[in-house]
Amino acid sequence: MNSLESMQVLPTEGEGRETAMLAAVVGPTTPVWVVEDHLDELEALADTAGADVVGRMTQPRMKPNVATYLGSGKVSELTHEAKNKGANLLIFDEDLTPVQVRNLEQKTGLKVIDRSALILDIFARRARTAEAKVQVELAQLQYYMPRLTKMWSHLAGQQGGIGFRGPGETQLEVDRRIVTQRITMLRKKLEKIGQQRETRRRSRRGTPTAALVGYTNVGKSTLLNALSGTKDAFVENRLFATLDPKWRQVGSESGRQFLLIDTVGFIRKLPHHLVASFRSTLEEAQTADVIVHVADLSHPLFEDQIVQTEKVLKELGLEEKPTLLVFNKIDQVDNPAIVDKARQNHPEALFVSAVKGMRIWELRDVLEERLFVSKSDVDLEVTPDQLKLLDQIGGSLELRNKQWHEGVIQLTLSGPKPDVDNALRTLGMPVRA
Ligand SMILES: Nc1nc2c(ncn2[C@@H]2O[C@H](COP(=O)(O)OP(=O)(O)OP(=O)(O)O)[C@@H](O)[C@H]2O)c(=O)[nH]1
Ligand SMILES: [Mg+2]
Repeated sequence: MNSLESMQVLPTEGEGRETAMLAAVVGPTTPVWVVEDHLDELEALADTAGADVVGRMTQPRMKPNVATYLGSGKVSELTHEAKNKGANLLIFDEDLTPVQVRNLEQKTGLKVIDRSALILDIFARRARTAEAKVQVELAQLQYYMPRLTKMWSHLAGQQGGIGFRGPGETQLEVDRRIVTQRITMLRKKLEKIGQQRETRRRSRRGTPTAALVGYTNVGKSTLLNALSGTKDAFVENRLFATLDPKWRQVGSESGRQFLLIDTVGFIRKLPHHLVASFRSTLEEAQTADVIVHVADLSHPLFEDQIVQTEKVLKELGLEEKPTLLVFNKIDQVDNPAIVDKARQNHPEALFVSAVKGMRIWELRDVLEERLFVSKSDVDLEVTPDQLKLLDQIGGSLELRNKQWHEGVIQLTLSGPKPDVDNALRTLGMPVRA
């Protein structure tokens, strides 16, 4: 097998499941229960990827060992336990360096992967559309490129060996050239698909749109089904059920129609290559008038998941969009103190259950209000340049009561609140809650 073929780290569906052990370092400032929760999530990821987890091991350390991530005694212990339990795979919760992977594989005799490789593998299996497939492959190649170098560097140094040298080239150079060419080709393909997407997007322009975003498995697709009265968005109690954005029309009581987009879920440490190559998919959310940030109130780490989601939104330049926080799965929360605390921390948020249909009507009304009704009037003082900018934005914005005073213009800016807020941001002015 050459190094490119070995990229598929877990078998494809139907080839049987693998058996894995999980491992993590507990840093000096992280409580053990948080690490355990992260490992629960890693176990869910492993399950989604097709591996049964038979054990986990953690080690308190000031920082990971540079060569082997865990200390050498712990590596021996892990090897012993993995072999006893019949595991063939070790999954580490943090990203490993190529050197750590190589050392660990040598020392344990087992296959070693990290969280990023696992997430990439799941995306690779889940990708169904041409666009998703290209996006995942691009992310995978970029992830493996530096590892490829390290994988071959010890062999390349020998200048030879049967099978490791092309005509005048080392195998490493051949591999890198192939990967680089493929990356270029995939980028071009994505660009083309992106243009087609833009054309489709343009045809929807003018219809108010909301986008569902949030941590994976919080119930975005279930909510899409509940709000649109359909059942066709794919829902599963596994991570990353949705990779491609789905559009549904939602009708309100008053007969108004708006569009709702379902998007790919986020996760702690989403590999940045994935965010980068899924940018055009995620950009669907950029065209939305309102972002509906869905959180799972029944998850012990929901506050952390909210922070992680906000991080990715920021990476995508979406942090300034008008956002509505929605806590889902309230049917699964028995402790009223959890609801009270969430309400205190997030006074603007709504609380719903997509599965039980609880307070879905309220969410629809608030969305309608944000998208259609909520007008905002703001009195401003602007410079002539800022006035020009406002004129350029145009659209649904109205500029009323203009009065000039010694080079400054006083006016009232009026329009749907999301648009007024966006205009204020464009001018670099503060936005009112
Ligand atoms: N109890 C309960 N379960 C829910 C609720 N909403 C969704 N679920 C369950 O949560 C799981 C995930 O739901 P999805 O709608 O696939 O979640 P998602 O956010 O689209 O997930 P990804 O596409 O993987 O990011 C499924 O098993 C749903 O049945 C809810 O209100 N209450
Ligand atoms: Mg989904």
